[in-house]
Amino acid sequence: MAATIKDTVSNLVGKMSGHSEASLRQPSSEEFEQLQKKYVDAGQGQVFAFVDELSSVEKAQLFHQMNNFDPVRINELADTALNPAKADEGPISLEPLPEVATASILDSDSKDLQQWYDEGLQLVAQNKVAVVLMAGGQGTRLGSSAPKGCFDIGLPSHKSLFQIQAERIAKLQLLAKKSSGKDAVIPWYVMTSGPTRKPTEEFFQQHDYFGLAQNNVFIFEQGVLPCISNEGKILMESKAKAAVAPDGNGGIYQALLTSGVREDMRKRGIEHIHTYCVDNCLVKVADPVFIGFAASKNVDIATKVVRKRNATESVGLILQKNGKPDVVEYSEIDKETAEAKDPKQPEVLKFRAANIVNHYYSFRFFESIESWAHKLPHHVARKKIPCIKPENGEAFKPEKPNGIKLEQFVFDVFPLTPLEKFASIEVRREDEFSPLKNAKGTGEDDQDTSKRDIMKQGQRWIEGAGGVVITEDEWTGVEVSPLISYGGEGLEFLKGREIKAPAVIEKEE
Ligand code: UD2
Repeated sequence: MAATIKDTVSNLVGKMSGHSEASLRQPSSEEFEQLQKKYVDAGQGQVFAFVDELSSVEKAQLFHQMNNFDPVRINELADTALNPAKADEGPISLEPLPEVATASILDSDSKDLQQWYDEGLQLVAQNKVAVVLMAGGQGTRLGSSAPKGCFDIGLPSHKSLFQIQAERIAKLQLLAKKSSGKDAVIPWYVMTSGPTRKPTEEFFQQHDYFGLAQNNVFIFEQGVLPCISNEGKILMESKAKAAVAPDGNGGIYQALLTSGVREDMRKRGIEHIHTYCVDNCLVKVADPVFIGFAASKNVDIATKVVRKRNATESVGLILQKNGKPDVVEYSEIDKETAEAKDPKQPEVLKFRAANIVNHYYSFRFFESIESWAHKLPHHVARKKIPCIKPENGEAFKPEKPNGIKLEQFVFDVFPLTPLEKFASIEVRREDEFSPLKNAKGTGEDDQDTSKRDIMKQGQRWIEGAGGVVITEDEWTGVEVSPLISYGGEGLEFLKGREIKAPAVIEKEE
């Protein structure tokens, strides 16, 4: 894993020092031969197979890219990934989390909810709360080439996911200021990956950081790992470049170190961190209830869950594995476990706490990253990876998966914390989870369901404040700007008003 850290650092050094690829330092012939030998000795000599055909710029590019990886480490990861340890892991016991580690917004009494909210808002007002957005995913299922956060889900305002999330931060800063009388700052750390960094930076600059102070928005980059053939060989995208992919949202932990984000948090006195998934249009960014809940229980990790829709929904399952908090990802769960019923309620799934990539960490927990980040497992994603044929350098566009991408999962850190320092809280799906995963027209987790869920939520808020919404159907509701209301509060001015859907409320008048 040290290779990844080096890779991320060199990515950043390259970018921060304004190194364009063309002006990369030329390696000496000794350096080049030494690196080439390292790869040949590791059985990965095909990486340099066409080096004699490369220009000096291409040779420098290849040198700097491959110098960031350790081929021996890559072989270990590939071998583990391609030949999962047959070694008996011993009996695995999977059980739902025990009561002691679970709570639910749905059945908490309003006194507790109000107490958590007040405590969380106070922590925001004391500038102790930060937000980390995981936005390095490539959104292949969505079929859009731009980063998901740039996506316009078709709201009347046509705000992107990034803008909606930025405005929730801005509103929460104002609510905290109102409660404390002092300016509050919630620093926003946006994790990107190779493919999403530049378009994300440009989008933020074009939109002037959506009204947030630029020095409180910190765009950083996660590491990459080479793509591996089914035979364990590093695949080449071209004669001068290895095929690489982001190292998974679990790459966040090394990236927090190598990008200087953890240091920045420490300098700001941050104690509570909310980390979330870019594609959930309903996400309550830095949710005071969640922060207050986790702080009051003094846990190191907390996670929000929703009730799983059905046995086949593509979500991880929060549970306990051999007595430790853990998540079994949808891509790795067996049918029997997914379909198991609750012995006490036969019509309900036994494992129904669905992961929604919505996590809390204490800063105290982040102090230990160095001791475990390199030990997080790598998961295998079998993919069709465009590459060149090693025998003749010809381009090859595979019809079926021809290799694997190795990625770490953000929740693989959960078993490192004991149950008493972990908490899960169930939230309402209609209020907090509507992921944008699929292309338009899929009918589930797509841009239309995202838009519908935001508009329906706005309608519920307005009706809750005594307003009346005239609408033809469930798909047509009212968008309420986050700058007007963070979570449905402050809409008294709409009492008795009639609003014809579709509409957008963006002024308090
Ligand atoms: C994620 C969860 C899954 C479930 C589902 C619900 C993980 C590993 N899996 O599955 O349990 O909660 O979402 O929506 O969290 N990302 C990066 N860098 C990467 C890869 C992903 O930042 O290298 C980000 C991505 O931008 C997104 C989040 O991580 O914000 C989840 O990634 P995804 O949408 O690819 O994960 P998915 O839907 O397979």
